[in-house]
Amino acid sequence: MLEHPSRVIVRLPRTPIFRYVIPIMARTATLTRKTAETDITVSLNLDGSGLGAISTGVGFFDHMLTALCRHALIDMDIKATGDTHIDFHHTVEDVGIVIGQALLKALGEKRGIGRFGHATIPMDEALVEASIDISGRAYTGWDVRFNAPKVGEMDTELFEEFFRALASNALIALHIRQLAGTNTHHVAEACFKATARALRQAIEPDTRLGSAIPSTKGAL
Ligand SMILES: [Mn+2]
Repeated sequence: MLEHPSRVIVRLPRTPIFRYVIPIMARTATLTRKTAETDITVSLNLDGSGLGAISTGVGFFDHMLTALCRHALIDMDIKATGDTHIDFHHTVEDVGIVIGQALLKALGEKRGIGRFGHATIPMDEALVEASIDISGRAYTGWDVRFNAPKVGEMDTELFEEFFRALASNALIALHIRQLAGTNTHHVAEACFKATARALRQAIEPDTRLGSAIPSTKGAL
């Protein structure tokens, strides 16, 4: 069969950005936020391969952020220095703020994305469910209980602060619910992995959607 003359076959390089029928803009962002308490730079590429170069001065937090980018397939460079001689609160919360702002910027008009994401992820005895709507409105649902006040040097109460800061600044609805689990390290890690998997689904280009915005309002 002859091709219609207006249809031109173009052989595109097999990079993530051009894998889809509708080529999309590079979904990247770099942001720096400096206050009297913290100095944070985040660079991210939503169409990455999950590579992380992460240094926050909080060992366990670095471990969690590495899991977040790896399982979301987002490349993230995160450099944070903060007043950790006081405690880790400002640093953890502000890293959440800047990641959220960078996500919002990299998503742009949110054309062609899945928008919703959901994952239930086990880590041994722990089981955590995360649901995401890239809605343009901020909400955080948090139903997670830790048996210990600290994991490594990090206060476990800071995980809620992190996810709340991220969702508030990315303007997404994020629900994280623990279904099982007793080991603090496992529960925390399952929270990050479940959020990563849900995020991966929500930001993934939907080839059936093309460049449309997935909302009946026409904007997100
Ligand atoms: Mn671990």
